[in-house]
Amino acid sequence: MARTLIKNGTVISPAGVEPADVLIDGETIASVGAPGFFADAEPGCEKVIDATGKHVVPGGIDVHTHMELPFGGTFASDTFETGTRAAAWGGVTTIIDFAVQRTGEDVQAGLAEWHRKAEGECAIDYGFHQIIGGVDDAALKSMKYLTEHEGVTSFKLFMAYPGVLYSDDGQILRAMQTAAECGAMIMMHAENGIAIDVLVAQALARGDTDPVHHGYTRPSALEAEATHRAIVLADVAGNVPLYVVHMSAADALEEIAVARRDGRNVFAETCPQYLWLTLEETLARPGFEGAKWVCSTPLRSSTDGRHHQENLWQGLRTNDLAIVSTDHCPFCFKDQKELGLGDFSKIPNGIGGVEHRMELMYQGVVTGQLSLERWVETCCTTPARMFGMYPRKGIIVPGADADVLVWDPNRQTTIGIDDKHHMNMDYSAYEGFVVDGKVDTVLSRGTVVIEDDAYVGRKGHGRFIARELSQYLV
Ligand code: DUC
Ligand code: ZN
Ligand code: ZN
Repeated sequence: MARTLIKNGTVISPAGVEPADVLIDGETIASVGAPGFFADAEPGCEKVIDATGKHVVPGGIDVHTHMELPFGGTFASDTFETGTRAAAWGGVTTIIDFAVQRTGEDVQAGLAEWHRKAEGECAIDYGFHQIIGGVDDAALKSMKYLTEHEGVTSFKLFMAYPGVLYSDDGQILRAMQTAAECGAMIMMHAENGIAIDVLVAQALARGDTDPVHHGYTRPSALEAEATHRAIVLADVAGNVPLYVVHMSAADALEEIAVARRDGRNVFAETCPQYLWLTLEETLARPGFEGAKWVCSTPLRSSTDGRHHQENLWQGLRTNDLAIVSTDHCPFCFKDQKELGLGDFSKIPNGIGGVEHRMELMYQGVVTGQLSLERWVETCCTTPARMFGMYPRKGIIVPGADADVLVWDPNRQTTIGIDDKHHMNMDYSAYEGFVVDGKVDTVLSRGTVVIEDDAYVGRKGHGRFIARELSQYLV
């Protein structure tokens, strides 16, 4: 099997920052040695990557993407082909996407549809969570089957979107009890959708139709309330592992912190948009432009006295926020976001960002809000452990898949459509951002997919990863 040597770089793991050389044999990491330990002429060594002055990082793992998601009368605009290629450009080597089941539908058929969409299309490896949008006896049975036989060990429920994907408290409790029985993880979209729908109807009746009202009708208190309720239900269900997705609010985070201090199996993620963008700078732009940033949970205000961004950064440092994902759910402005002209509630919810997570979070390192080790832990290692892929993914150790990102801290990245992002979107949520550091080289299972500012991978290289149970529990 062909060997590749990455030499003279600094290997980053949650445990530290070490100058080291990495020898790859075929698809896996063969050995990690002191600088100079391996000769360029190691037997079978076909490629030497000089990482002098660069960081050598496990490939990024984005555990929350929605390729081709049917939503709001349209489909998320990235296919598995375009979305995983954009992910590779951004130093990501594994995504976990969400297969969908709705009320009355068969869960296994939903999963099969996602396999059909992804198979033979992906540039990098991929796994699936399963959305359970209709909790009934058959769906509960399928949860066990997927956990035991399909490598799908995490299930997303919605406390938002009544009539679409919403589960009531009884349905949530039953799904949590089932997950507790089979060891699966419950992922929760925690917003009080019943109350939100009342606020939305009242806003529209007043004639408040602009995108900013998407934010005003989803107050942080309704994220905090739902987060609290999910924590209580998970406890009643037998301390089932609960992972609250796309956390955006300081008051919701406080609920997580309290539960964790009480020893509960409660985890949470946030996304770069909540760390870097505010309601005032985005949703509140004049006219319809704010539609570009309509997503749920919404971007939060910097003037409501709650210090959302400051607290989210702190949560990342204290581990009350364990993971940074993107909730990549792109829609074009033209024709897709425009479905909500004159009625903010019809704007498809979602922001694309799978390409920018590693660089946006590295900017947190540059600004002193995150350590290098924690950058890797929240973007690479914990995602693998939380969702049953460790140590095959998320760490550079012998025997692991050779998913490697060589990161150049001395270059800069300019984000925007003029700088040719690779997501299938006609705008960027981060247009004009200039951040320090840049993806240099990306390897997926030993194969170079990004090199010299070019994509050299191929669709179909990416494989489905059957996942084990979460490895992040005490
Ligand atoms: N939130 C979004 O913004 N888009 C898709 C689904 C979701 O929960
Ligand atoms: Zn969600
Ligand atoms: Zn999502």
